[in-house]
Amino acid sequence: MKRGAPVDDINEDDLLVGKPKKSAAGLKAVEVALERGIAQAGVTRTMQSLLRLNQRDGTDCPGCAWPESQGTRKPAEFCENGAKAVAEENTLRTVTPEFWARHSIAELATKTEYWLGNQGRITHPMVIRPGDTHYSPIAWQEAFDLIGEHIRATTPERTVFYTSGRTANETAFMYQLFARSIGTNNLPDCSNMCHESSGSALNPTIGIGKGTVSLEDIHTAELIFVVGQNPGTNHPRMLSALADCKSNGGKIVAVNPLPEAGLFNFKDPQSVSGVIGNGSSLADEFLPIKVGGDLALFQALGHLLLEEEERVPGSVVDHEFIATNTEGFAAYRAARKELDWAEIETATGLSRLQISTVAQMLVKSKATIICWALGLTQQPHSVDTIKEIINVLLLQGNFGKPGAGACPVRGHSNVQGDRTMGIWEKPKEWLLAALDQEFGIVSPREHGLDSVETVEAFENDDVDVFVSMGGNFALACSDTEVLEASMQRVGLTVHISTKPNRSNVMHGQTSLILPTLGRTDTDDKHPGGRQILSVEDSMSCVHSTQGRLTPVSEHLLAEPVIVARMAAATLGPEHAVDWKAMADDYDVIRDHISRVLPGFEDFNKRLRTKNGFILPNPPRDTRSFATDIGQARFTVSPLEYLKAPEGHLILQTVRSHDQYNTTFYGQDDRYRGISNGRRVILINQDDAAELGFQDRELVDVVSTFQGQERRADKFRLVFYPTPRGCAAAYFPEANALVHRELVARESNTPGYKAMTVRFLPHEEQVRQLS
Ligand SMILES: Nc1nc2c(c(=O)[nH]1)N[C@H]1C(S)=C(S)[C@@H](COP(=O)(O)OP(=O)(O)OC[C@H]3O[C@@H](n4cnc5c(=O)[nH]c(N)nc54)[C@H](O)[C@@H]3O)O[C@H]1N2
Ligand SMILES: Nc1nc2c(c(=O)[nH]1)N[C@H]1C(S)=C(S)[C@@H](COP(=O)(O)OP(=O)(O)OC[C@H]3O[C@@H](n4cnc5c(=O)[nH]c(N)nc54)[C@H](O)[C@@H]3O)O[C@H]1N2
Ligand code: SF4
Ligand SMILES: [Mo]
Repeated sequence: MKRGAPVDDINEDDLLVGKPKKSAAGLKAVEVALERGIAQAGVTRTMQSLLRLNQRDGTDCPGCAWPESQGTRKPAEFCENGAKAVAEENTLRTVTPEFWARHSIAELATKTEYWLGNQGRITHPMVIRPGDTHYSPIAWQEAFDLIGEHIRATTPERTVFYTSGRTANETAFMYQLFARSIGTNNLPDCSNMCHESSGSALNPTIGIGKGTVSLEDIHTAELIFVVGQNPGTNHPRMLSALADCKSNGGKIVAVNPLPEAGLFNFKDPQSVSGVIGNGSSLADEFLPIKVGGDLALFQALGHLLLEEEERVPGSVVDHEFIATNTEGFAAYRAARKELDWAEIETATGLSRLQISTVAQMLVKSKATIICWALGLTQQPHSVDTIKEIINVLLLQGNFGKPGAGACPVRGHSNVQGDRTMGIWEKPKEWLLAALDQEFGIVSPREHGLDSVETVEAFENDDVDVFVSMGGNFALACSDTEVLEASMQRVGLTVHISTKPNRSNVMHGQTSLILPTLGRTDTDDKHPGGRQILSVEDSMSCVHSTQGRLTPVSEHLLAEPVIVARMAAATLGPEHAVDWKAMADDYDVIRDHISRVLPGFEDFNKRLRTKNGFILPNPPRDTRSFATDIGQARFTVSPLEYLKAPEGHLILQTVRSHDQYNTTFYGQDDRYRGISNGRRVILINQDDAAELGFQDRELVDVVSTFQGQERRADKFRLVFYPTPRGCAAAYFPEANALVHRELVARESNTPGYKAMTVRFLPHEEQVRQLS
């Protein structure tokens, strides 16, 4: 057996349930990090990669988009989950042509992502053609020619180019240029499923689709809200930034239906108190909100702030800021004047006292930051919720001053950069014009398909070629069964990836797997020698990243090289763009970027400075707001929240502590006390009793959406402290329950945290069938 690749898959009957933890990180995190690294890659390779992680001239952690310090860096600049992300990539386990010969697609279709991903790194380009039962090896050039033939045989609007957010800036820039050179804006990305709602709310209100704070602001804020976010697992080093804020006298409010460990206590393994003491306590107030109740909460907070201002004029509202920089205040004030407290309490599950306590904290704070993540972005009214957050921030002038601002905490390590590079199905005219001018191409103007529209296009047989730059679209997007069935009808699917996953198995009629270098791998097969790449973190800092480990296979190609060769094979030698020059020397790509994208002037030089550079951010830098009206905008949204009919609950989905989206590192959701199983539903004990279910009972789950049902069988109920009426399951197991049309308005992000479900006893089903 190769270096411990698992033979056995997850066995749901082995599920263990312990007590949820109250504290995150600590020495246990270090122990797990090292243990996982060594199991995958051995001691030397693990240490080599970890000591370079997040260091200047080192490798940007592929774990998440949380930024690095602009100041001094410690020798260990990573967290447990960063170390796991690296171990996952730098593993010495390999998936060779023999692996694919040994396992048929039919067999691989029975495996979970835990088994598939843990087999190791893909070593050779592989192909499967109509009628084949197994993937077999293919030469690189033959693979590129096949792609070219398929793309040329169809029309541009029937080709789709998906991007996952690990893709570096240079690759992303070339990839969107390739799609636009073919003639399509079909550039869906993982952002469509992630923070799209944030962009849809921020662009019209503050004129930029990104956050407006720096790490320094987090340290100096007087008050920070952490809303709809599980930082202990998904952005672990955010906890040290929050702890710094606390030690500077700041306060923290956490808003979450689940009492996530990282919200309460953080034991920094790099400090004495984190190792032998009690660590730092974090949230001063915890609001256990009902799923989907945040719009109501922020409307109530806005109401209370205005009420206080009326009581003591000048004490709360920043009138000067509002008069100079905003529009729509009078309408907002009028809309927030009346409040139906009974309805607010129903919507949020919180008491008036709880909300008023937090409003008082806002009143006292002169510098407030509101952070949020997916707990707010994946519901029908997500865009309105985030706009309501902006209203509350605008009221007190919390933009363009130290320690204040909006902080959507992004997921994938370069998801923000990919969008900056033009990965967007709805590009702005200025971008297309700049590309046309720089390259002498004619970019298409018609907007393309986003992720959910791609699923619909699959269903309608409107796609002939689907190319995926990383990611695992089959499992990440909604309506798994519908998606998988229709994806298999696509003429050609191409997956540029590092590890096997479900999308390789639910492939199109012809399918290619193109194995690529990861972040930690040395990229030096170029005429000019070793290349560096760049990424943009959640706080708009662009910096370099380079790998230094010997790749596990000599057959891997770097992502920019793959894009260049796909493009050359498709567009032919006469095409206006010199693809090869870019693949040979990434400085050439960056020179193009510097002429196309504002903020990237002198890109090559500035990338090689100590910390990289921060992109311009008008609200933060100059308190200016580049909206269509040139000012920040207050908005008025009607009250909306999720209501489940009798006998139903609202189901949200979360990540476990041992997974990276659809990649399962292991089977231990340590902080929630759940291990060795993933098909669970976290449910409030009183809801279970009312519905007539026991702890650990097996159920089948039925979701309903506009009269249509989706079903996923055999989940185990686990009693858990979540508000009445709300339940939680893991992503991606529950994605089969997300109807494709259940989306956030405006952003079209799937309603992964807004399903209406009911449960059927699984045993009963078994009895009925027998
Ligand atoms: N280790 C690890 N790190 C990751 C990832 C990973 O999978 N593993 N994924 C990366 C990616 S791509 C992303 S986008 C981020 C995701 O980071 P998070 O947004 O933290 O991810 P989720 O696990 O979806 O957690 C959502 C949180 O919102 C809460 N929540 C759900 N519904 C509501 C609601 O209606 N209101 C409020 N207030 N809270 C709610 C949930 O209880 C949960 O705590 O993490 C990134 N980092
Ligand atoms: N129910 C539910 N569904 C969700 C979510 C949710 O909260 N709930 N969250 C959504 C969110 S926020 C996101 S971001 C999406 C994630 O959607 P994706 O980004 O599509 O999925 P990942 O699981 O991150 O992709 C993992 C795969 O990427 C490949 N990979 C890893 N590293 C590299 C690399 O360096 N290069 C290349 N080319 N490939 C690589 C590996 O083959 C691996 O299998 O899922 C969404 N789906
Ligand atoms: S916080 Fe995110 S980027 Fe930083 S080390 Fe941890 S996983 Fe990596
Ligand atoms: Mo994400």
